[in-house]
Amino acid sequence: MAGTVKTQVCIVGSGPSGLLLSQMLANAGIDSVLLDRQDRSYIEGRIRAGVLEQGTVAALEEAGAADRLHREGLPHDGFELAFDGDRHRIDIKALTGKSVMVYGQTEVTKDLFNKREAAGQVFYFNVDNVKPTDLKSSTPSVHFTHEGEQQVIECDYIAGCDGFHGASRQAIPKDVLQTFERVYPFGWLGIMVDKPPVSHELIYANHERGFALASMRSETRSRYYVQCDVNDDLASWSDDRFWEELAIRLGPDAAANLETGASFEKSIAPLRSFVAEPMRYGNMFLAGDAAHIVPPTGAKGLNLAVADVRLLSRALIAHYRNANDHYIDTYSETVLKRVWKVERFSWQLSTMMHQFPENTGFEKRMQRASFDDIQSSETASRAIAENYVGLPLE
Ligand code: FAS
Ligand code: PHB
Repeated sequence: MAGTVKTQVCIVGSGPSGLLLSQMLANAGIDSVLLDRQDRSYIEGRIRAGVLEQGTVAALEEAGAADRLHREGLPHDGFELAFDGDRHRIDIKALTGKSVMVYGQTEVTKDLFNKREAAGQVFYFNVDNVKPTDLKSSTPSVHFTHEGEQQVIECDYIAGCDGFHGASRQAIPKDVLQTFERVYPFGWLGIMVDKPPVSHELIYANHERGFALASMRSETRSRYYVQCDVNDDLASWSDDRFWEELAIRLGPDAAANLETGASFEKSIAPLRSFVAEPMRYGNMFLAGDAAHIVPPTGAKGLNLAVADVRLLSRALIAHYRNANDHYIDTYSETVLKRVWKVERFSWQLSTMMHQFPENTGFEKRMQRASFDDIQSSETASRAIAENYVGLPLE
């Protein structure tokens, strides 16, 4: 039935950003409505990130959605960088006093959905033609179709949490929006397999044949990636070819522990660095992939989205609780300062760890020199470690 619904905050996108924001607002007594162009099972089925910063764990604890994470997550105190078979462990615990948590984004999303549904959250799934409207007015609205009917959500604020291909960023006028992008000349082919991980910690490897990453979801489920041509046909990557390539790129020591098996998920993801400025226009705020994308090399995408949501929920709660608009007025400037630092780290690690077709002998030696510097300098290792465990919120 066509109609108009009123709420305080209309959240476009029910991925991790939108779900976490809705939960943090609800904990402060602020009402929201969530829209998504997919449904819950599709959203939960997407296999993406695997490593959570301590700040992300803290946000999920604050949201009351971290119980299963603490039961099933794997705390990690370090990870390895490998270069043509040489391996160096970055001891993040010793270097920063912090650790990271290995726990899939799929599980985070399920935990947040369970929390929101238990609270009776209003969702509109399978929406279409989403149009954030009247963004500069004090009564912005979001128009969309749902089950063949035209719907309108009238609200005080709109949170654009609808990812890279969403409608929110597009609602910012072209003469206001600035975008910055670097598309990488390769992709990541990722697989999931129910076999124990090759190592108890993650291994990021640069080999002359290309990058590889050994990750995991549990002690019996592994997640592996190899750099590939983003236009590769998945059919050309049999499991046998994948395992052979992964073993070569990880090096003989790691390969000796590699347990192979039938993959049950196989996909190719493009890599890009992307930032849209500003992250606020009138009474609409952008958070997460709607505003920025990082290459997954630094394990930052999901964590950056969570950091945005922590700053955005602080701003909206200060408004509703204390009529204080300082954090709303400074949101875009504050969040973008951190976004660019995380973009830089993700770009730097991607530049160091991948084979670029245009690289000459000089760039390859620069990559190896970066690795050697990290191996020999505690300062260089600490710089990597501080970014990997997560920068302060501001
Ligand atoms: P999301 O894209 O997760 O969610 C946006 C939601 O908005 C989706 O549910 C979508 O259906 C909905 N939506 C889109 N358009 C809409 C519209 N017009 N109207 C309504 N709803 C709309 N990060 C890591 O840290 N590590 C990784 O290994 C990693 N791997 C990735 C692999 C892939 C293939 C992709 C695409 C991303 C990966 N990421 C990774 C990044 C990823 O985890 C994101 O950072 C994270 O999903 C961001 O969450 P959201 O901002 O909620 O955006
Ligand atoms: C993953 O487990 O999917 C993962 C881990 C670390 C990364 C990227 C992906 O940097």
